[in-house]
Amino acid sequence: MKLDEIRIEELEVFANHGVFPEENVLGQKFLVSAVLYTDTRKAGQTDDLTASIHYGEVCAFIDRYLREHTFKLLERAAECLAEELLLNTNHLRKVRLEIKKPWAPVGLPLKTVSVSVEREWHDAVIALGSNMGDRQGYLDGAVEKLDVVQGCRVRKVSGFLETPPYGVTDQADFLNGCLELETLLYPHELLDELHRIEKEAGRERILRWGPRTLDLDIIFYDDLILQDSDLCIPHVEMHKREFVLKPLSEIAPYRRHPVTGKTVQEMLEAVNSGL
Ligand code: A4P
Ligand code: MG
Repeated sequence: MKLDEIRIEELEVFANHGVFPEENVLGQKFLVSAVLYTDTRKAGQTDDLTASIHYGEVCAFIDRYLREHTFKLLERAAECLAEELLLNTNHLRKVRLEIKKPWAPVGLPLKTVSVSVEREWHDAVIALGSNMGDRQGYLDGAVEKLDVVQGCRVRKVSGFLETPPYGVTDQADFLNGCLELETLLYPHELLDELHRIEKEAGRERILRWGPRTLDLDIIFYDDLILQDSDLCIPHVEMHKREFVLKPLSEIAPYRRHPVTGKTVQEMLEAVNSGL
């Protein structure tokens, strides 16, 4: 459903951002506009401020943040501020932020220059697997590590189930699970974090589909459809794999595959009946 908008226009902040050292010392005027995307329905019905976003507090936050930090680029100021707003504001799902610099020292008359960014929380599903060593420990460790990645919040974790190996069958049984997380990371950034966590678990890539201490795959990312040389979303094999679908059906049975439109439950039933 379309989100509602709370708008702040041209909040004036005197701060020190700029590439030139003089700018960092003398400071100048910045004008910040923000569109805060949220669901105001409940606040609209109850008149309760805690059900919505306090725009006065957001203005104070923006003012403080931009005065207490110094960035060279407007891009960096906007990126960091958008992230801090999303991390620290209850009910905020998405933000569009524009930072204008009307006194930008370009040596020519202009009204203003500005950078505008749009950032939001995404939801992703990750499949976890292990068939070497302390399997439970590796999966528990991965959940904990993902939850503390900046801009990631683990929301739901399935139970872990013992599954026979699929593909290369001459190897030990797996422990498999799935989790749902909210993330500010872009898909490739999320993949980099998964690779880092796999590496920290001592994962070595010797044989494709071979034994591993920890395997973390991105199953879904919003309803994104992506085919890159190093990343395919939804995961290309997920609809064939009981070891993904079964734990996933515990936490998101009615989530639909964005290409086929089938629910997790339907995909699981198809696999179980050998279709
Ligand atoms: N890659 C592309 N798309 C994705 C994605 N959506 N998520 C690329 C994660 N990675 C993705 O993966 C190889 C490369 O795939 C990554 O570097 C990334 O760029 P990998 O983890 O290095 O190698 P892999 O895991 O051996 O290959 P693959 O194809 O990912 O294998 P799977 O699909 O993970 O299958 N049986 C049971 N019962 N339980 C299991 O967990 N797992 C496998 C491995 C086989 N049999 C299993 C299980
Ligand atoms: Mg993998």
